[in-house]
Amino acid sequence: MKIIHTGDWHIGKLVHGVHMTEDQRHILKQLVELIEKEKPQVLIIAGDIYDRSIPPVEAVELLDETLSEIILKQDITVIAIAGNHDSPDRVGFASKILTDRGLHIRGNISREIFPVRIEDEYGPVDFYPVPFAEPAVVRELYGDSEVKSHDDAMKKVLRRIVDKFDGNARKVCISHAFLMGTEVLETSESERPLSIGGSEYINVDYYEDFDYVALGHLHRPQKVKHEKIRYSGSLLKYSFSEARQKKSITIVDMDGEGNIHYELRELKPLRDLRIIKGDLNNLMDKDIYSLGNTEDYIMASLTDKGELMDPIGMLRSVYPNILRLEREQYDREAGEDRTSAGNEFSKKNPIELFSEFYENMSGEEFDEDKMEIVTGVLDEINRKGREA
Ligand SMILES: [Mn+2]
Repeated sequence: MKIIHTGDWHIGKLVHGVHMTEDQRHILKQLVELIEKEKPQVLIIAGDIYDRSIPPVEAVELLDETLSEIILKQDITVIAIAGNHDSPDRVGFASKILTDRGLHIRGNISREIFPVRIEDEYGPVDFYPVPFAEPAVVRELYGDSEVKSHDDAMKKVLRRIVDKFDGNARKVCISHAFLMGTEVLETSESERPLSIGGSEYINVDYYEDFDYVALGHLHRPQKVKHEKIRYSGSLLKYSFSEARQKKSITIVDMDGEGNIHYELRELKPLRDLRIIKGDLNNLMDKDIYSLGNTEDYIMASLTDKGELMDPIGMLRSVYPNILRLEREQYDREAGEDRTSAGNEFSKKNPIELFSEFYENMSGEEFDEDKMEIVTGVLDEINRKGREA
């Protein structure tokens, strides 16, 4: 059986105030084309379909267009769950009506998680969609006051599923969670923490009885302990911490024994999201900027020292989609909080104050040549002050 595993679509997301809908439409079109070519039996969306519990109209329309194309025109089964960004009620809306057409969306977690059974030439495969749920919801559902953490909750939910396994079927779990294996997993800034105060981690061992585990939540594609337990990663880069990540779609092939073989397929975004670094003149140099797509979403890290006139405006004239600007030197030094404000600044003369300010900001020595220039300026200001 061929399965396409995706997750974290985050339709309707804003990155630094910019709507990603156009970029998402572009990437989803490629996904639709990929599905047309690969002809999987099932498409999985492992949570965070939308970015917000109340998505904007364009986001709802985009999801509707995409799923209609995949389900109604291509006749592919889609199994999706709510993630921590989705509203379980909204995502689950009308799900009963759509089941017959091949759309299985689970919004709210239920006590009994019934599998979606899909047959291939070797027999049945049971897909268990486990939507994201707070520990308190699971505690209530099972009437078990011992369920306090995400780990407790998922242990409970998964044990119940595993206890009722049908021995004749192969099994796939779909889950939106932060698993903890042996290695350190890579996180991204665009993932919202699953738990405030408590631990968000779940022991990967609870998932080991499944033949494949399709995970959502972490935005970088990666495995957890076993190759068969994987995050597909998000559709697009949604923060600058992901600038160096490679986003992909996971194509899984499962044989009659439940062994899996997978392949990562990269899609091409309309605009990449990347970090450029250098001094302003360099970044404004045609020989340099023409090496990349200037329409990309850009964070510029400027290495210039000293004052710059409207650097963001200048950069925007070349990189229209610049989203963020950082001054390398300035940002680093400012963090050290070595201002003289708390240190008897009133007893210091303007030259001493300026010299401290300069050294904090630039990280360089305020030498005699510089002192001479600033002294000259200060003298002139004083003189003009007297004349006025
Ligand atoms: Mn997410």
